[in-house]
Amino acid sequence: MSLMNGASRRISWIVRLGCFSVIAIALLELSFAEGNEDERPNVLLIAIDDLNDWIGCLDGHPDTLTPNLDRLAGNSLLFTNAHSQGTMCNPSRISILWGMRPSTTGFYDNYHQVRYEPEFLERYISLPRYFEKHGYKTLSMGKVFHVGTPPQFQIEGESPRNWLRGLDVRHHEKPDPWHASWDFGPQDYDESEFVDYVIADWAVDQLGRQHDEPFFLAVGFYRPHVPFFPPSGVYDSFEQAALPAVEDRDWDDIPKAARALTMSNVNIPTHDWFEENENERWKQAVHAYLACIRWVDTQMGRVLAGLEQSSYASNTIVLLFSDHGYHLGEKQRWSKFSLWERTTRVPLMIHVPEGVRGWTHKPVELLSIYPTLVELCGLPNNPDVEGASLAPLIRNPDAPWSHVAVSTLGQNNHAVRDGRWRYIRYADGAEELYDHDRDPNEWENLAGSGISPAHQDLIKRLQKRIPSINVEQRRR
Ligand SMILES: [Ca+2]
Ligand SMILES: [Ca+2]
Repeated sequence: MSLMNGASRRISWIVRLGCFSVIAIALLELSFAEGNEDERPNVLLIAIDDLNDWIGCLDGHPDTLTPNLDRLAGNSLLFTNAHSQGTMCNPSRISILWGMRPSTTGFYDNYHQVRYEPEFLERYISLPRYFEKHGYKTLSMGKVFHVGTPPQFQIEGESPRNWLRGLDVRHHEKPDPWHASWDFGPQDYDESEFVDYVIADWAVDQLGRQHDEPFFLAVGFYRPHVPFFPPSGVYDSFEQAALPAVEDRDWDDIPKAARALTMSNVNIPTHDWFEENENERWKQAVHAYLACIRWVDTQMGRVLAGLEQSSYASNTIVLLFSDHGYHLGEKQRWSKFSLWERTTRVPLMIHVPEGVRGWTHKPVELLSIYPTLVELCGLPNNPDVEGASLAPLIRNPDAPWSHVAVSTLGQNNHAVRDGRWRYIRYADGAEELYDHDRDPNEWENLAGSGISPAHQDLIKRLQKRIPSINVEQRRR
């Protein structure tokens, strides 16, 4: 077991904050040159796949290095308590990009995709299509929608996407494979041939062009999603990669429903496998995941620099998110597919040229991305969309906020996160309750035996936030 040093992380973060303010001022002073004549802001939407909170500005890991994400955060409103609604790629992306909860649409897993539901595609309008309908030019590169989704942008770069997905695996010689998508380790070929480099190149090129209408540009990076394949130069650039904290008896107070729901995916290696040979694979995987974060941070930074050097710098909203978090051994398990903090917590930051800079710990949902961008760009409300616009917090991070963040894994399994607590209720009625003020690793289930009256009242309050299954889903 190894533990991260919270004090040193906070100090390093304060140093970084100092750097932010200088850069933020420099960004604000960028003059607005010629751009599109329509004065509505452009949107640059940046999606990162499977990035948990191991980034500098969220104090997530002592050995992470994310200067570009931190720089954007310093020039944005950073949401430090943001959570995913779908707890894996496909349902998360659907909930974000159609603006509806998994419990409303019925899209709960990676196999039930919108392409199998033509009535859904006919009835509801995705975020880029909504911007297109209102006069925006929409363009995209990389993984924004889940693979297999029918095209949603006017211009999609380097399609078909399967060609892109293959880039990072074509040279790979598997030294110690478990599963085709579960390899990890440095890759030794030219960095310009890595998929996220190609994606950043395309985005920078687009930002350097003249666009006659306001644009909605979405850029989706593939790493740090498995395989954890960073360039060898990035992997070798650091030696220390602390392992996350694990409590040996953590599972003693976790209900059976949790085990059935979160430990049954046979495509994911067990934590025992990672612990073999004195944690050898665990160390390599954490190192490779952190290297992938450094790599994707660099590529995101190239896109950000492309925007800053373009004529659109002072009139473009930048929204960056990850579709869900990730376990790398925490709770003796791996990957996403859970209702715990490690899976649901995500980076989320929104840069509005004239907006506030800072951070808020109010609980927010990725579901808010759709209505937030619609409001910030002055488009009419889409009545089908759920979720609360974050625009009030962007105007004033101290504005009243009564919302919570709800995450869902399969039908009728939900987690409710407020500013302090996480309450989980499984379909069979089993429960968990965690106090993040005292227990950020979620080791002590307060809803177990001997629950106190105060916690029972708390649970009753949080239970009221669990969504019911919508008519749209019952129809299927
Ligand atoms: Ca994902
Ligand atoms: Ca426990």
